[in-house]
Amino acid sequence: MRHVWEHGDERMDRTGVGTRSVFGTMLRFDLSGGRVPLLTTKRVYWKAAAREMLWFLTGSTNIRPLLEQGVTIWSDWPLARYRRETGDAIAQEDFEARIVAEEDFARRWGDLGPVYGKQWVDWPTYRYGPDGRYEKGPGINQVSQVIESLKADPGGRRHIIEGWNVAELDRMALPPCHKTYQFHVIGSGRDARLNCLLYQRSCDVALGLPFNLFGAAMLCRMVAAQTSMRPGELIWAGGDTHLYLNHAELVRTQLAREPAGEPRLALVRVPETIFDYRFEDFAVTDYAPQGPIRAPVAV
Ligand code: DHF
Ligand code: TMP
Repeated sequence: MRHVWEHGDERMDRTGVGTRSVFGTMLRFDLSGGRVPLLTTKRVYWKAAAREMLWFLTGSTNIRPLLEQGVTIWSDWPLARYRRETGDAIAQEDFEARIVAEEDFARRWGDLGPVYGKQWVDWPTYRYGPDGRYEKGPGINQVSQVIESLKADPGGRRHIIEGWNVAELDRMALPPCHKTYQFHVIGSGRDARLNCLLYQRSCDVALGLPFNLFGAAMLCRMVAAQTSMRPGELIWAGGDTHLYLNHAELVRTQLAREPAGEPRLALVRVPETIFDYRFEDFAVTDYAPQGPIRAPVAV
């Protein structure tokens, strides 16, 4: 954060807020012994990040299941579209209440398009059918495939979950930020450790990054559990790594604080498949963060 704030290139961005940005960044975290990259210099709502990660795995792209669990981090984008297309200046709380209460309204206004969940577990395919017509084929579950490929070929260099479906970007509320996850095994047998590299093309260091790091660690832990490996390292690589100019107060506050403690993430159950995890299966301990810091999200 200090590096981006002090050395970032100041520029205007899509949202009109403006950022300081560094292109090409890397962070590495040891995930052994339950270690988890969870910031202690502000309270991170890891429960929301965990529910978001589990929501991706269900394949859902509608904010309704998130709102039913009290997670509002994705509301801004459907809300902006609703206001733009209907001219109705509805309050966010009222919009969210309608999404939860009315199934038809949720179907019409709560969907983000074919974002992460869709691409991860149901990447679309096309083929020539028996009658020679070009048609939709069965979707590809990349998450299942990666787990199978890690078991069959641990030394492989092709263990990838990709969100960047070029043909469908224009239908997404936001093109994926945390777009590529690559897995890598070192050691073998009982010593095998699973590394995970996340490439994030665009990173809001103040708001998105804390969630993205926790989510990636969680995904790595789930894949490791499903392939009977120990967690290794999480490597995070950023493309445009930025701080929004209206986050100056958050930056000042957070940089004045000292990191303290070593939070742990426990997976209390290993279910049959990676799609059977429940929120209750995750426990964070030794997390005593400093106070939360509120900051506006650029839409
Ligand atoms: N747009 C921008 N500009 N930045 C983002 O980080 C971002 N993230 C998205 C979608 N679009 C985005 C999805 N993830 C928050 C955290 C993650 C997230 C979206 C929003 C957020 O507002 N966090 C606040 C409040 C958390 C809460 O209310 O639970 C935080 O203080 O962490
Ligand atoms: P962009 O599509 O113009 O890059 O804008 C997306 C913004 O959202 C950018 O500030 C990065 C941020 N972001 C994250 O940092 N993490 C996320 O998980 C998501 C969805 C967005």
